[in-house]
Amino acid sequence: MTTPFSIECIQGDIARQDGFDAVVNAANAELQIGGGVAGAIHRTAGPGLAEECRPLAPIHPGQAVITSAHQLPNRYVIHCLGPIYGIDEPADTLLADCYRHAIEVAERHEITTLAFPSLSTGAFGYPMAEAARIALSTVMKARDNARHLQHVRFVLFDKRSAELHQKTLTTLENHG
Ligand code: AR6
Repeated sequence: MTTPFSIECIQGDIARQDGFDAVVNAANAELQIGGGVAGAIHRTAGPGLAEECRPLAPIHPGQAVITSAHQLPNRYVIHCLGPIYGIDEPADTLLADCYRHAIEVAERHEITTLAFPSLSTGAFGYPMAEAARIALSTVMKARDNARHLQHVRFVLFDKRSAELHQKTLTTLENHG
């Protein structure tokens, strides 16, 4: 039986998602500490995360790999490398691949609750509105095949991005 998991959009910090099985990292190819999401996740997780990541790197745009979450309040971290806007092409497909692959990895690990940041919209420069549409529509499509996932949360750093995601989700749910 499949579970049509719920989706919500909130303002918050991806490194503080207590109670979620897994959080997604907006990683760099080397899977090491960076700025933004990768900074927050690695700082909170502690050095063991970078250590566990080392043999899994490098990853390519659109790929997702999983590790344990170390000192984060979760069981797993799923690391995705988003496309650098204007460089990695086709950007829309590669961005959708990240969300699709993250959900596939989550399903393989029987993860029930998963939190995403807005991949590629910081240092990698992807315009937020377009990225939100791709992210949400890709995750909505994955609902049909999900067996374990029950809830997916989008965690946006600022109020404006959270409102944009919520509005995009409502539009997609009403009009497809
Ligand atoms: N929680 C939730 N969202 C956040 C947080 C946080 N703690 N911090 C930033 N954001 P980015 P990218 C938002 O740059 O564009 C890194 O240095 C941020 O406002 O983290 O995929 C890596 O090492 C933005 O909307 O990821 C890579 O080299 C979004 O999260 C590169 O940057 C993503 O911003 C990845 O770039």
